[in-house]
Amino acid sequence: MVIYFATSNEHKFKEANEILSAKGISVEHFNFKHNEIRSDSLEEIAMEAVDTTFAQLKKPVFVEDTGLFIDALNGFPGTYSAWALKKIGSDGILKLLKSASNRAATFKTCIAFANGKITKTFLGECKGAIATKKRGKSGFGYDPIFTPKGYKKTFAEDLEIKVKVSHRFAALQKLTEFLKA
Ligand code: ITT
Repeated sequence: MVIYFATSNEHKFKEANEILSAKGISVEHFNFKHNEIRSDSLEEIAMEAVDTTFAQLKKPVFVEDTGLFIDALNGFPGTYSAWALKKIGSDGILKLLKSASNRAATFKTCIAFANGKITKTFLGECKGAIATKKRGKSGFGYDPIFTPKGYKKTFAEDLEIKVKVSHRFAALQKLTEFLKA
């Protein structure tokens, strides 16, 4: 079975490809930048994006929207994570948390899949904490400042852990179960 992953982010595709190919699912990259709607809901954003993408591609396709939700910032940057990364970067997030004792945060991914008959969403989460400084050179985005629960290293320090415990892995796991059913 071949499905497409529509994303402008090569890192996201690489991770998804590694996870899905280990499960026997072939995924093709549809390099597509869609202007996302603004919403506080990852699900709403992903649903709108996959409908627009399917109308163009007309083949089974999924998109995903991911956000980093920081407890001490009432869930900011959340669905505005791409915008926040461009404006203030991980350094800006570290500054905002300078005096915060609660550093808990959750990465959330919503995958939306469409094949012309149905549109379905799959949510994945990874709980963890924001590090006190950037650590590690691998990965992308907020990886240097995020430590998953139960581990000491950031995602950017240990990508092998990331592909096993990440928000993306959890959402792809649900997508895989659905595709195989
Ligand atoms: P597409 O929408 O084209 O798929 P994007 O990079 O804009 O690509 P998102 O809107 O889902 O993707 O991502 C929101 C932000 O969160 C963006 O700045 C990413 O770099 C960052 N991000 C997403 N997944 C991440 C991950 O697994 N680790 C670290 N940062 C991540």
